[in-house]
Amino acid sequence: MKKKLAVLLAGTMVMASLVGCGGDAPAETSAPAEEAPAEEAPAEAAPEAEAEEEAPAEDAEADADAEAPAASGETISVGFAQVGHESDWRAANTQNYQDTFSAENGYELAFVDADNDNAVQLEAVRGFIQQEVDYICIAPIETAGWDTVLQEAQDAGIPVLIVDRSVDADPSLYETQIGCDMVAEGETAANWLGEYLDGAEAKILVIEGSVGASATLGRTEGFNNIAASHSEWEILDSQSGDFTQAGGQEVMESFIKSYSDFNVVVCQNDNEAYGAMDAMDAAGITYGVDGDVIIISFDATHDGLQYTLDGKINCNVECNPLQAEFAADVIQKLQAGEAVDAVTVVKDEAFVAPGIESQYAVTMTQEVLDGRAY
Ligand code: GZL
Ligand code: ZN
Repeated sequence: MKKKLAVLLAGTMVMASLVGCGGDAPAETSAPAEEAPAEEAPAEAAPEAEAEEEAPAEDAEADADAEAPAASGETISVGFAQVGHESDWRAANTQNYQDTFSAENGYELAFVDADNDNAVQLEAVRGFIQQEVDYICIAPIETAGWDTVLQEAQDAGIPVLIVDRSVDADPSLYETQIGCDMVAEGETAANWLGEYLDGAEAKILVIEGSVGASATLGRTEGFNNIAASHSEWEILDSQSGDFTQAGGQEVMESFIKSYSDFNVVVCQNDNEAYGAMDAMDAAGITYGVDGDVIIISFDATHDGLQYTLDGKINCNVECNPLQAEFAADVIQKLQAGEAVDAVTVVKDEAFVAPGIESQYAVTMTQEVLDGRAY
């Protein structure tokens, strides 16, 4: 049912339709030689929200017996609880949702940037339930802790879509899960490394993503699945860089203090790789196809693939952020009373630096980079 989408004044409700996280000055980045994208400063989480009428001041009762929005051509209200703004991948994913769930496409999007904070994300979902949105999309920061609020949404009759990442919850509590196959991404990275090293020893350091995120858990599991068959490999350490450039730099700096014989660094996203490169530059450690250290990264964002084309990153495993159309397709099907797939796997591929030929990845060229959608 179309519901009036008004942001109620509530102690903990975060302002709906925040665009990104609003007004952040990009943080200083000590980018390597080529300009790395500025990392946004953490948003001021907006715990208090101004009351603001999202919908024209219609009489809520008048909507009570309205048909399903699609049938009557009315707008569909969607609450989207986004992870945060930790990476370039996230920025592309957020933009894609805002472009897809636009007013001209027939949607009212209530967007909350949860700033990588589980409590804020849970509150945002409860806020959407209070607002009686038509649908809720959640990109869960962590896999754990979702059963209760998903039950609350179901009790309120609001269908939930789990997007980007996945949750450890009863699947009957949500309509679908849309995202990349993170375990496969981890396996692709390790399979490529095995092909590239061709039996040579590897002393591996891993900069993991955010603790408890399915992207982190999956990539780690997949990489380790394959590493287990390489007795000539040793994973020296694995720490979380929280999917941020600052986190990647911090972890790499501590690794450099503790280890001197590593020859592979696995960064679970591009922003961590930029931070790791900063730290290795500062320590005079060379990396990439002409360096002492192999860098594997994930996300294959534009700047990540530029570094791959430049030979600074040896292998970059994609995770496509342009997923909103899949979510919109599920919502349209639900509106029409049609069945939807329980899981939609978003296709990925991998890329390697020029001069590297691989059965697991595409060799980067300028044309490949120019042809990328994000
Ligand atoms: C992957 C996504 C991850 C990206 C990171 O689907 O959840 O979160 O790999 C982002 O860049 O922070
Ligand atoms: Zn081996």
